[in-house]
Amino acid sequence: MRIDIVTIFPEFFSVLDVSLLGKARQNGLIDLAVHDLRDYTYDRHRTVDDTPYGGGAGMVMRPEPWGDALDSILYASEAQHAAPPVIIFPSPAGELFSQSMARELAVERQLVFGCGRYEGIDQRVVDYASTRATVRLVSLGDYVLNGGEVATMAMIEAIGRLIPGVVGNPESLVEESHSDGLLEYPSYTKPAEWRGFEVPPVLLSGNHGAIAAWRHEQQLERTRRVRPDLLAE
Ligand code: 6GU
Repeated sequence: MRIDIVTIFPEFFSVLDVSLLGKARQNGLIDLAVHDLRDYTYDRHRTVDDTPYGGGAGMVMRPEPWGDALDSILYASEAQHAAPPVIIFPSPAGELFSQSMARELAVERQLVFGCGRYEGIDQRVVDYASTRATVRLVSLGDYVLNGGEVATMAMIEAIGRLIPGVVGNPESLVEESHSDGLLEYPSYTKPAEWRGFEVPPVLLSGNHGAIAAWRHEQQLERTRRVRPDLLAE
């Protein structure tokens, strides 16, 4: 998968060199490029924002650098006769990110993340991008971050680990939280007793049917207790 990120904080993304995703990049499973939005400004101060029309607090990102940055990414894509990418603008005003959205996005050839800062990006950037590619505004949840960078990182991690070959043992993707709409069951390892706390005896029984039934019951109990909204779906 090809991933392009547009941001005014390229150094934020140096953490993508490490861990599972860093290895996936070394192996060529993920081809990731970070673009500095300020490289597409032409004034001495490399300005990317301005005051909002209509008034109000904060600053809005001007459309021109965004237009040029996106054009350059889309041009490179078209030059390879490739299908248009999906462009994602992280935004608290977007649709909610989820495991099912991660699964959808994991099969795309190219994703472009446009990280807004300040009070947002001029709406015409989204309108223009929509004429050239599939555009999605995506939110991580009902709280506000200072910009799209951390949200982009979270989405890339969730999507990247679903790309075949990125996670060493694909079995570990099967029984995790949200894979079946329920929260994961609790896990235990050695020792069998620790500081007076014991591993549930069924897990030591060797009875695979009983273990599977216990784990499913734990998933239901946990989900009912902390995330009843998931059961309603
Ligand atoms: Cl995607 N962006 C920002 N700025 N804040 C958020 C978010 C995204 N998701 C939740 N809060």
